[in-house]
Amino acid sequence: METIILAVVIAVVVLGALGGLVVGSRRRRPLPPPPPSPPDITAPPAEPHVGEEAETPREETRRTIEEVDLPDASSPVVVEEPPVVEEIPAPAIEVPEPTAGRLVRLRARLSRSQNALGKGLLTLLSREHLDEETWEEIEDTLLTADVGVQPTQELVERLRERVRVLGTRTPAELRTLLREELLTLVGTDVDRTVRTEPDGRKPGIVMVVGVNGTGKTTTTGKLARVLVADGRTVVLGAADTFRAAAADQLQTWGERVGAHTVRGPEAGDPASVAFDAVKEGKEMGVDVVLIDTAGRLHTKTGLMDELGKVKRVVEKHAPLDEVLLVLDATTGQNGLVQARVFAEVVDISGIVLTKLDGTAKGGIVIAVQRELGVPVKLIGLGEGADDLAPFEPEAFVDALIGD
Ligand SMILES: Nc1nc2c(ncn2[C@@H]2O[C@H](COP(=O)(O)OP(=O)(O)OP(=O)(O)O)[C@@H](O)[C@H]2O)c(=O)[nH]1
Ligand SMILES: [Mg+2]
Repeated sequence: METIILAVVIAVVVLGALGGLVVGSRRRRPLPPPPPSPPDITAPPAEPHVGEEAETPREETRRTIEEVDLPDASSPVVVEEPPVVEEIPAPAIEVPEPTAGRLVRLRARLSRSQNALGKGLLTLLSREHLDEETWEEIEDTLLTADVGVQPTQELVERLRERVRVLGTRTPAELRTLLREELLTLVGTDVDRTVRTEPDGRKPGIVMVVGVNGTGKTTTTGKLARVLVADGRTVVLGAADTFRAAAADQLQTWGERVGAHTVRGPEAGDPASVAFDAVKEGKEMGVDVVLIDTAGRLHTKTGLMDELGKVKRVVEKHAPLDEVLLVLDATTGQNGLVQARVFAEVVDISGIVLTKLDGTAKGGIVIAVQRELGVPVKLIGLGEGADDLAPFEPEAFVDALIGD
């Protein structure tokens, strides 16, 4: 082995000398050091330098120092200052909008639901004669807006009774009445805070789950912004290892607010990425770790089992503080089926209803809470970075029935 290395070294020396390499290297010596370049871990290890270990090559004696061309004065060797390393500008960190009152700001986004549900109901209730046919239309309006069968029947019953008691109705009275009854259905006495501050330990751990394309990654990114806006520090865990671009997508969201993203190898084990994310979050001392997971069909048992495993593995650190199920509001009743299956595999503690801006089916808020017995905590009202709002029943119902 050593013989081979020695032979190679000698061969290099001889060839180098013949090709003027040795001389060349002397002439180049005064040149400035190469500009610093980022370390490249893929570069092969440096080869031994000529002259470092090998004996002085015999050929060198053929040329004396006098014979070596000296740089002429017209082209002086300029010893340059090491070039200033141009700083790659860090992505500008954005300052997200405060979360208070977001739903009020975004209420216009609910206009489709407002027209179909709120205004529709008010118009029907304002009819002079509230006959059976009208009550059926009211019922249809509620069902079409995905309020769900049971809640619809309850609401219609309550409205019928109260309208009867009221006798003559002014628009303002009707509005108040409808507002109260809708609020009762939506629920005002539920804690809708996203739990990120467990008692006595850090970080809070939040996992985001749901079927493909419902808006999990977007929601995780938006939620990171919400937390950062509230002065918290965040680590993101890219436990969606199925799709190549998924981790990039999440990381981009993180970079915008200066949050670190923990990622794993493509097609790697999502549970171990999630585990590592919490581990790094702990080490970094951040307030919250948000774990994005891969979209999965609720009908695929293997994938659902995997999700259960992600949860169990993360819980080796600490219990999850929040498991958010992301549902696409435009998918209506199918969302309820998904919700049920996810709830069986991982305990859902909160619902995020996305894409409420693109649907007239705002009533799904009521139906899904009924289905799961779990509150809607956040709603997505657009693709913009700050288009995620804490769910506030009053602001929501007001948006539905208009001013
Ligand atoms: N209009 C609207 N679009 C939304 C909302 N939330 C998410 N989207 C869009 O929905 C699409 C899918 O969002 P993603 O966050 O990638 O969904 P995902 O659940 O992570 O998807 P997978 O990882 O593939 O399962 C994107 O184009 C989002 O911009 C919302 O509240 N309103
Ligand atoms: Mg995603």
